[in-house]
Amino acid sequence: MSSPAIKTLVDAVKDPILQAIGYKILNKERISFEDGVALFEKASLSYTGALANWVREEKHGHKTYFNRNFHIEPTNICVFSCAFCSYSKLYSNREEGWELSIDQMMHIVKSYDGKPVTEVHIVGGVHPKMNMDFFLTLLRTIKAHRPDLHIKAFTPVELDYMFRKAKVTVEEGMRLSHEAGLDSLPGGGAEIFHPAIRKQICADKVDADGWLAIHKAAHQLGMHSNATLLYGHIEEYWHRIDHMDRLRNLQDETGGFNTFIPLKFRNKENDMSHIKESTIVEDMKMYAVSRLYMDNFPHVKAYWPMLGRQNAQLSLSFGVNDVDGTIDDSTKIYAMAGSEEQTPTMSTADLVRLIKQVKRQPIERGTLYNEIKDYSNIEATTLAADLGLN
Ligand code: V47
Ligand code: SF4
Repeated sequence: MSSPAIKTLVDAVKDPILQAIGYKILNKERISFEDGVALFEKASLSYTGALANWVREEKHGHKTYFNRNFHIEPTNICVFSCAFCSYSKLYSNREEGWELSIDQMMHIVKSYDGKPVTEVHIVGGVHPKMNMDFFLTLLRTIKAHRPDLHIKAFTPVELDYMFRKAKVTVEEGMRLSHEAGLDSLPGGGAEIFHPAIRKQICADKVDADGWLAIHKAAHQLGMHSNATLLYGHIEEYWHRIDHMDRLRNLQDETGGFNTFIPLKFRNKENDMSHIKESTIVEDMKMYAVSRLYMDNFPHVKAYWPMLGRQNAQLSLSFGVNDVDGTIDDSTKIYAMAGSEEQTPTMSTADLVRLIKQVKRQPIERGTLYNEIKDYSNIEATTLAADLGLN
């Protein structure tokens, strides 16, 4: 929507609070906590969506980013017991889980030799025997083998546990990890920060302050990171805004976050399976409010293995400008939680087609959003035929 058209839309809104929010956004002013809650509670999806799309196009035009990546999940054995998790096996039940050795993980890394992937995303359960030395050795071994591969790894849940066991401070632990080859942090483990919800869904793992302190320490070393929010379960709208507010405040301080990733709760085979999953209208509202509230986060990502391809496509009109990566069927988290994407993999041609179908501009990026290639003028058929580009 053009700027005059969006102004006409805001001028026509009857509710004075929603209209005032609209003007703030058009004037590029920050919206407040109460504004965020009002958007969730009172605004139509079409209004929130149009504003979010306008902001997205002001910041990024039609550019839509993806990367070529693969995941390694070292283990699904975990000392914690988050109620929403379909993936982990308690340490006491570990014969049902998997745990990979460094050699096995290097076998995965080496299987991408000669392929144009730019990032490995490493995240898993918290296994008491996989300590800091183990992960520092893993980081060094990957870097020695393929120095240009960006390592985005470990959530504050894993890092907090390993730092405590190794008896190092957060700052010392982050410095050692960075020196061993850790390039950036993924956004996981954040869930919902507010303690009233956190104690019901993931009481025993790192709390909000601990999560934020680890990202802050990473930013202070010059590293970048992402942040997630797990929505659509027992939280209320204001808990989502409280979560986003804590992230927005840290971002004001450090500027180290790249991307905000709302994650839709999936309800298969976990202790919260009785809770219905959010509707697609709710999902799009979540993306739109994220774009409007997180004014200092450059990117909002729809993680397609969790949301499904078509909904990820739709989200590109509700504030989203990134769809993650090719993944190559290397993550189990969402398949096990009930996503329709049971074997998540997309070739570069698939991703380019998905983005072009909705008239956006596909750009391959590195983890830190350096633009690698603009695919707008390359036909998907040409791409698919080019075996080197998968
Ligand atoms: O923290 C676990 C979530 C997260 C369920 O930074 C669930 O680029 C929904 O953070 N339903 C890990 N969600 C994944 C993650 C991530 C994914 C992709 C990209 C990036 C990035 C980060 O998965 C966990 C948790 O919030 N999760 N179980 C579930 N049943
Ligand atoms: Fe463990 Fe992570 Fe699952 Fe929680 S979400 S039980 S920390 S693997």
